[in-house]
Amino acid sequence: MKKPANYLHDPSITIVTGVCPHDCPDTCSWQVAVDKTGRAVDIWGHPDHPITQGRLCGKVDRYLERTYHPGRLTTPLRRIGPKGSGRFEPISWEDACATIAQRLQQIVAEYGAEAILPYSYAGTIGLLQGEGMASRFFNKLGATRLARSICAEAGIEGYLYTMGAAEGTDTQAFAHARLILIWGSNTLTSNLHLWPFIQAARRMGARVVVIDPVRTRTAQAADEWIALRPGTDGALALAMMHVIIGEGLYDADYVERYTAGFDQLAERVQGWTPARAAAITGVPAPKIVALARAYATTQPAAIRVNYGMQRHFGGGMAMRTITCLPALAGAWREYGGGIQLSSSGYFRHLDRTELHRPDLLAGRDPRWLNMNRLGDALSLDPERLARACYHPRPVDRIPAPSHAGPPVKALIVYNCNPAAVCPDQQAVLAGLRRDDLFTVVLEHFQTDTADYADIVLPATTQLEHWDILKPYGHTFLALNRPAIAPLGQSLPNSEIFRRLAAAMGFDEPCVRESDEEILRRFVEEQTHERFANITWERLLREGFVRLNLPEQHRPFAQGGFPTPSGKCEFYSERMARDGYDPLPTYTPPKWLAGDGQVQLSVESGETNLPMPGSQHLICISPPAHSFLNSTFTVVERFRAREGEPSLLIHPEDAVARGVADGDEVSVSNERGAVTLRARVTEDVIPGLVVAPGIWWAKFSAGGRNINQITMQDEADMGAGALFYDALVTVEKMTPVETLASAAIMAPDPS
Ligand SMILES: Nc1nc2c(c(=O)[nH]1)N[C@H]1C(S)=C(S)[C@@H](COP(=O)(O)OP(=O)(O)OC[C@H]3O[C@@H](n4cnc5c(=O)[nH]c(N)nc54)[C@H](O)[C@@H]3O)O[C@H]1N2
Ligand SMILES: Nc1nc2c(c(=O)[nH]1)N[C@H]1C(S)=C(S)[C@@H](COP(=O)(O)OP(=O)(O)OC[C@H]3O[C@@H](n4cnc5c(=O)[nH]c(N)nc54)[C@H](O)[C@@H]3O)O[C@H]1N2
Ligand code: SF4
Ligand SMILES: [Mo]
Repeated sequence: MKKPANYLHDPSITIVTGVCPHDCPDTCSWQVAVDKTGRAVDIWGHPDHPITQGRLCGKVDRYLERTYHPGRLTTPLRRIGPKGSGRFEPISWEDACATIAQRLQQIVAEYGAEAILPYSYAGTIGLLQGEGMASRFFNKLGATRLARSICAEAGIEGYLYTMGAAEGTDTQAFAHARLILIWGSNTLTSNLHLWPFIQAARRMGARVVVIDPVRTRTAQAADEWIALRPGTDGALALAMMHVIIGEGLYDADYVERYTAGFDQLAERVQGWTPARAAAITGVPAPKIVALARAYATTQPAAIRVNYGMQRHFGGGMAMRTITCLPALAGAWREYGGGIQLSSSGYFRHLDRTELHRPDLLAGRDPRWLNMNRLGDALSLDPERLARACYHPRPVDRIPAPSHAGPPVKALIVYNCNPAAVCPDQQAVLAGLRRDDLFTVVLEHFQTDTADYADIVLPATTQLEHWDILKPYGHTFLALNRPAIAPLGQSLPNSEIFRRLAAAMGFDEPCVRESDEEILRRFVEEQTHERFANITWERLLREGFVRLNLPEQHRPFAQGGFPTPSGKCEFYSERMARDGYDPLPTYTPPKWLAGDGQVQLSVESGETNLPMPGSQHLICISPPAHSFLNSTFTVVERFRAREGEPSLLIHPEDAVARGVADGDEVSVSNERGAVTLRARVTEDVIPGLVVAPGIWWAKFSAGGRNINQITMQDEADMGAGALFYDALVTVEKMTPVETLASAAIMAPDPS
């Protein structure tokens, strides 16, 4: 058994406390056993952390295999083959930094600093190795700013309109709920550490309902699975409110004291009969009525809503609408009631100005480009570049092509693998192939993206560097200490940007500050009362500290919503000003309303999930259980666990296409095509196909993955991504096609 006790009396072992850096709500604290030679020999979940509870997930439990993987990049590299070929030669750090500085200076002189695009996401969500030192570097440079819209933006914006901040029910509180709705979330895959609290609630009699178009492992483990068509959650929530208000089941006292716009809401939902919602969602009307009644009459009732349901065109509005439910039912009153999307709002008072140093912009106001439109951003067509300019709300206009700014001439990628994870892969790759584009990639591995770099820089992993982590699924701030020395010549992102700053001749003291210095000062300079109990010494000693919040925290039990009105806003002035309907409404997904290709039959209110009325299927690509986005794909063990890139398809849809389980199928639309292995299963609703992701393209047939078929278009809010809103055609591959696609299968890079 892996327990710190195994090592406590072993003088040859040092135990180092750290925290998982990955883009996952759980932000687990861990302990690492390091032997006398400085090698990490074991890793396990921190036994004292109230959320981690001594357990890591199946991926990070094997973190040492990733860290010591033979494919780790250990030296800077310069490309010697064509872009995409993956042919490189080692160079020194001095050469690498000098080459980069020279190219960036040339580009600044010729096109201006906005021709440089930093491109990063959440390879690590650490404050320092994420955007800390990088922000200082790019602010000083005056580079284009990246709108980080690829994951959560639509949902977060929707939540904020109703609630004011991304604050909600504590993870620990779920143990006290009597009814739990898991809404658009695959807890057992993507938020594992919530599950023990849900199980504790079930032991006390709680019922768990999963609302998802897929019978995921979470839905299988729940008491009830409510299958709905993707992107129709808003209609379901409106009909639930119709029932709750119509039957007088709402908490009139809570509504009166702590909400704004009830009368308008009541009027709005009057037309949202369960029959109408049934025709849209595919959930039978009696089920909607039963769900609404159960929700309003069971206290405490908790909702775990996650990002799966907001990767559709109406995702922002759907989240805004669902988020009205707890206030209507008065669910906030009790410990264990309410809703959780993200805990990030609890950290919003963390002062990060010193960390990011926006003052280094010195009055410049560089453009923002939307990361979901990387394909357009890298285009030399000014009209497409203009479309990539960030315009998150209806009132924000796309600039005229003449005002879109310079073409992107340099791309600096860190903590991200855009060649695999970005929508519209063909457009992204066309950009990355441009010979006049100078691309630098900071990475652990030779990813799909690194294959297109001019210079690749080897980065350290969480076992090798300092950081502080701010979770988005609970409220424990955590410190990461390095457990081992950097592998080979790899360096922390922070040190790489320090070296690049020096090569560029930046002389601010802040670009020379050491990691420990930055983090210590960051902690010491916080003044908000929420951080009153968090000191550098405590973090060093204990590894993690909960924010200064009451033990059994009941947010909004007595209102106090951080909205403009101070109330939960059923009616939102701010939405009206931003160009939205100020009341909850249903905004259909693109697959349904988009180009009119698919028409549902809506005559009967009692329909049960009819198929789209054409040969098209809706395609979604949620996380594979053993990967974290594209991060663990490189490790053989995890690839073996996932099998191969596959497509879950309902038997009716399979039969209609002559597809049998195990057949190779081509999944395509006007943007591209990908080859996947069909898995025929009733775990997906008819009309929907599911391609678990995200495989590296180079591990996929023909070097193409599921982002071949996804689109760059923005969601209704926050310019969010529309990964789950694509229509596709699925066809069985002929034996000749199968052979051809196998022949061009890219070699294993590891
Ligand atoms: N193992 C693992 N864990 C992860 C990740 C990973 O890749 N692997 N990724 C991490 C990241 S970056 C994120 S953002 C989170 C994501 O965490 P989640 O949001 O929980 O994950 P998703 O799988 O994107 O979405 C959850 C579910 O939404 C369902 N869904 C899709 N469309 C709809 C819809 O329209 N309505 C409803 N009700 N449900 C819908 C999907 O079928 C899926 O089961 O997970 C994080 N954790
Ligand atoms: N089709 C489809 N596409 C999707 C999604 C989907 O559901 N379907 N999900 C989307 C979502 S929710 C997200 S969040 C994005 C995620 O997209 P990304 O943020 O690009 O996530 P990863 O693919 O895991 O890539 C992170 C990379 O960062 C590297 N990395 C990790 N730590 C460090 C570090 O300390 N330094 C450096 N330099 N590199 C590091 C890892 O090796 C890895 O290659 O993908 C999106 N793409
Ligand atoms: S990926 Fe998530 S569940 Fe796994 S160890 Fe990291 S934080 Fe915990
Ligand atoms: Mo994400």
